[in-house]
Amino acid sequence: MKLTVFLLLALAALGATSEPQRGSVWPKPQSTVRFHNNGFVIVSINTFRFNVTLNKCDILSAALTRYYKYLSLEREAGYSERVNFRAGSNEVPLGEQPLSSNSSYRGRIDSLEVELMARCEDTPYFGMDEHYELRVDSPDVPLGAKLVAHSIWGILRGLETFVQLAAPSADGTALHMSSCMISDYPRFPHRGLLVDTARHFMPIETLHKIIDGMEASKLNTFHWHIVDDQSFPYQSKLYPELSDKGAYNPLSHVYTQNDVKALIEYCRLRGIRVIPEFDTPGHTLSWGNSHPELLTKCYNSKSPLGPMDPTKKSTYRFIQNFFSEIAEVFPDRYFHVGGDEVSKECWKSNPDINNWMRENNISGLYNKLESFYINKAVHLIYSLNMSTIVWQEVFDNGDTQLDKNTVVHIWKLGSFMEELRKTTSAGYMTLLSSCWYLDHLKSGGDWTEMYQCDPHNFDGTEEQKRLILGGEACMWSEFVDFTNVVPRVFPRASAVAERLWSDRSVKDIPDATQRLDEFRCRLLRRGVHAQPSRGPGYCPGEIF
Ligand code: CP6
Repeated sequence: MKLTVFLLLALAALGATSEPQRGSVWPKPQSTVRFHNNGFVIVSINTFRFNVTLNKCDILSAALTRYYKYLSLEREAGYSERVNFRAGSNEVPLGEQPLSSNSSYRGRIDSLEVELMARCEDTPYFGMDEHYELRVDSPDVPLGAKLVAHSIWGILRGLETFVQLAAPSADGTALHMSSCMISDYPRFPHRGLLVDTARHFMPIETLHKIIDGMEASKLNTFHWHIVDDQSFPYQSKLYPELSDKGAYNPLSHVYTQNDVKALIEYCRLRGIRVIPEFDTPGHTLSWGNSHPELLTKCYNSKSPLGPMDPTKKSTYRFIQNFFSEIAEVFPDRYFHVGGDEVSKECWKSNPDINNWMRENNISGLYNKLESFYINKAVHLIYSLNMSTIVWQEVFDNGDTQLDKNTVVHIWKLGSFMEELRKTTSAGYMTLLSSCWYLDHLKSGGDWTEMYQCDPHNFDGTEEQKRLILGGEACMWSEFVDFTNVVPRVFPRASAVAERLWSDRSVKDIPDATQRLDEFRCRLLRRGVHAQPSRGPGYCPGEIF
């Protein structure tokens, strides 16, 4: 008897988990109110259109085209799910049958009114307004839908939510949407993804897929870790020899000026900032292929060249010219200067460096040598009217006179919450990455650990917490390339995206599991090959 009850309960639970929840939004909005006893409407894809009532611009028109396509993809998924289901029969779904027998069915909506209340801005930036309000068949917009925002960025986020609300009806003949009102805005302004294109080159098409996934996840910052020790794929206008000699292949494995412009544009249209990182003085071996004079000659064997040589005036002339180019090519006003993992062994072995240090009264103080370099680099960036982001060592080192506009990026494992406490108590704006390494793998649904990491979980005042700008998921690319990077990034980066967008109280794992699963299927429909987010299953409408 007990066993029977148990089995029935187990079956019911199984049924509940295998029944996909439809029309959920990822990341979860700040506030959702449902109306009319969980009422729903049908969106008729054949007659549906966006109705722009106030300001328009190129970003908006491009977005409407894109989101109309995404909405159609949801419709097609319902359709092919039904066709698959009826394989063998030649009956084709007839279209959108109103379910008049269903008491929560309210009727049909044919358009979304898009109301942008202010002039369209043209470039996304730190702190941009991403707030929006979306009404679908709410009491004040019965059988209609309306999206209102004060910025184009809010409109973009709202369109994403609108499309995610749509889900195929159970019989696959129509798109359903709940009657609701959503008021939404991000918890943190900086929600990033770092992509390393130096350990393995990532073709532009691959980067597009990654950015498509970011758009769906409401991530707003593409941190382009573009060059490193292993390769230099950025094709410079001033110093083309850097990629001629430093790229894996100077013809096929480079980002030309046109590629870079086009990628920035691809991001701009999606409300995504692009922050370039040119990591110095460490991680610069590839620069040495064409400019060995920039690097320190090592007298200790391992490798012939080490970090940049901070004692030479020519080093600073070079980065002055090069960083000026970067300030011109990248519209975002943030520049990530790196500053991580500077090995002191090479500097220690070099007699010229040691002489210079003696002359400058810092004999033996290699941290001071490091901060001498970073100070110059950071002030150079200030003089280019840009703000800097630095890896945590620059702060830990202590000797650098960092302007309070500098953002400190925490990456080390271990006691990173303690580090957050330190940087914010010193008054620095801070970003977190330590708990969000996409290159670190665990079996099964390892997104839950990333999901549970909250950047406010440290001991600090309200004022300190306000200095946390957000964070970035990191895709270091030692072991990924175009074959596997997209599934490794998604949907795990989307788990981070919800942590950074939604209210801190949104942390129910079973609920998130359901929603992330549906979200992952949406990514697949858009051509973003996200890996499964939980155990066995399939995506409705998936066809091969
Ligand atoms: N590459 C560069 C990396 C890392 C860093 N910088 C890194 C190393 C180990 C961990 C995380 C990141 N692969 N250029 C440090 C920021 Cl655990």
